[in-house]
Amino acid sequence: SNPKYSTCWLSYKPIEEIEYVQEIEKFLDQIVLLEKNIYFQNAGNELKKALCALFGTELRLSNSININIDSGIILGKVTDERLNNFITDEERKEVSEEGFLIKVIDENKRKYIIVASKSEKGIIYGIFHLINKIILKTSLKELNCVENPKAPLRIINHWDNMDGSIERGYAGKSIFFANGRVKRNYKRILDYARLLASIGINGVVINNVNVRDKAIWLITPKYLNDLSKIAEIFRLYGIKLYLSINFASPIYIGGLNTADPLDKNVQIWWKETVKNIYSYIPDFGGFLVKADSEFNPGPYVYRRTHADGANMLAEALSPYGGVVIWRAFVYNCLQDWRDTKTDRAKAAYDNFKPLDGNFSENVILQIKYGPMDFQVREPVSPLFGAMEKTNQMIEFQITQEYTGQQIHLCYLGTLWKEILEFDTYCKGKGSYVKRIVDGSLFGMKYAGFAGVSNIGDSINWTGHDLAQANLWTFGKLAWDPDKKIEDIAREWTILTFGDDKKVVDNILWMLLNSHAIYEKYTTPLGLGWMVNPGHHYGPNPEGYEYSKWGTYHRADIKAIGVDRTSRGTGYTLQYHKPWQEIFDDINKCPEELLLFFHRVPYDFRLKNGKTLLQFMYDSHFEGAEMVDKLIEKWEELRGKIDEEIFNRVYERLNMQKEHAMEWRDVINTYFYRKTGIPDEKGRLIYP
Ligand code: GCW
Repeated sequence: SNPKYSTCWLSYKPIEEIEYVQEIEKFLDQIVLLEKNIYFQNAGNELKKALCALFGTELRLSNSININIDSGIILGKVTDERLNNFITDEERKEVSEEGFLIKVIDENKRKYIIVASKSEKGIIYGIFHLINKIILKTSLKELNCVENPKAPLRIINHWDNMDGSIERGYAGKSIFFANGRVKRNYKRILDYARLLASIGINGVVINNVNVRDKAIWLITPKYLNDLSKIAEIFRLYGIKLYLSINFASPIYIGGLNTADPLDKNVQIWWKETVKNIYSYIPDFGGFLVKADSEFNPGPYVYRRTHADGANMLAEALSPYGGVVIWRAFVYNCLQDWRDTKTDRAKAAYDNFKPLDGNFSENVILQIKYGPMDFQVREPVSPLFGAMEKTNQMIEFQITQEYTGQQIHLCYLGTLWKEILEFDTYCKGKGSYVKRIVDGSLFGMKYAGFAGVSNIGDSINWTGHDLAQANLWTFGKLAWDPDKKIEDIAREWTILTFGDDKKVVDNILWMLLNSHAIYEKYTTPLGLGWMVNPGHHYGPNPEGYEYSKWGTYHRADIKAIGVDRTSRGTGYTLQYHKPWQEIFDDINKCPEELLLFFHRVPYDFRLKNGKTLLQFMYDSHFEGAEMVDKLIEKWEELRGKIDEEIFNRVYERLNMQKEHAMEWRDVINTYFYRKTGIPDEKGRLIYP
């Protein structure tokens, strides 16, 4: 049956290169499963389906006690003695809990492709890896590999509400919930699990971190039966189910008069609740908690610390191996704009740094990549590298809340990669963010990546077809943040659209330049926030200027930006050296973050000699113009890409063009009115 939605990068098309087909065909006799369980069976089925579509060969799938075949693909465990002749002890030792190895045996009599994992989980990752590599026509020699995920936690966060809406969702409705119930469209969830497993994801939080109304009750028997079915589907693909919880649940559900984490009855209530969850979902991942943040209850209500709150939940989860993922997105969302002393950028650090060392072993702090809120560019959050004794995860927003809401093309891989490559200097040179969030720098047991999902029930999952690349890239970076971003994007393009050179070149160009283009015509130089309040789409230079959200640029007729240096709010002091000095110095500060750290007069000269004002004008004209280039690159692919997809993307690119011009005009006009200084190049700016 043909699903009414895209299979994304898992759409297998027959391989045509005769040479490559011949190379691989020698191995396509049968698939042998050395393990007899549903995980290997499932992996075997996935492989069989894929090979059938790619080569037109229906392979036999068999359980076997001995390897007594001449050729085939063998799926087993690295520790399996039957693989002794093929895998060395050293290779075995290299494979970690969720990892796998692929080894090609190409002898006269024996032609095997061996995929071996350490655990039941690893085998599905291995299978999808093999399938992808075959579609990419990887030569036999290059198929040999050991792949281990670098970070232990690779989790997708859904902001799905139980009425079916998705907070900051731009791709339809929830695939999990509708009308206050858990949906039973298991096929769609299964296909989603396949997509996630194929990019190495191992956890999914299916409900919004803002836990209201019915969602509060998800942790109760009212919903647990339905949830256990979803968990079962994900489990088959190595993915654990997690839930967001409301910190005041003991009051809402338990009828207690407090949710104080140090209250005995509260503690008992959570223990009972957790015990019950595990009776439905034995491998339940744990809780994601947004506490004391944007009107959600938390330990501050009871004058307790975030460590008190998190540890109380952690104690309930720990007997079952569950974890608490505690968000660091805590700030004053009722600020008075007249208050220039409070700096929202400092909040996460100020709230959490003092608690380093106080969190239990199974608590992980989930930190947004930047100190504010997923703007088109922010500096790396100074919390990375500030808490040596705390498990940390980085939170990326795959959904494009501030980056064009899946109407604009904005590939986020380039930005994420820069963030991950940032050297915090917390343990001297080489203390990269990627080494903190993979747990290696401080030797943490838990660490990892959280990505806020960009999918919904729309026909292409992500609204903009090319936004699928963001989901793909999130998974790939979480698996291995050392990978080159060009390679990640190229693989996605080939798997999704085939390997026609023009197609690959053009789409790659579009992806890799799109974030810079979006940044140019929206809020360059780390400015951020000039969006319409509420829905956050489209330009509004003072939309957040007089609000309570702590998001001000404080433009006047002479200057714009907040002085966050040691002479200003002191935010720069939250960084290690040499960043303190670099960010502090208007001449050393990386230019793309200039207005994040400094208050800058419009006539300030940038490195290229332009004034700040002229840079603003140029950037907006250039950015809007470059959208034409995106359109051009796409137009060149007409006829080379499925027509429906072509048209869908084309339509969005044209909307992007129109909205980019709106950005250009609104922002340029704003600066023109503030300064009264016209564009040097005499282009039209509306007075
Ligand atoms: O980016 C902001 C969003 C909110 C979101 C919040 C958060 C889920 O505007 O919609 O709430 O961040 O991350 O908690």
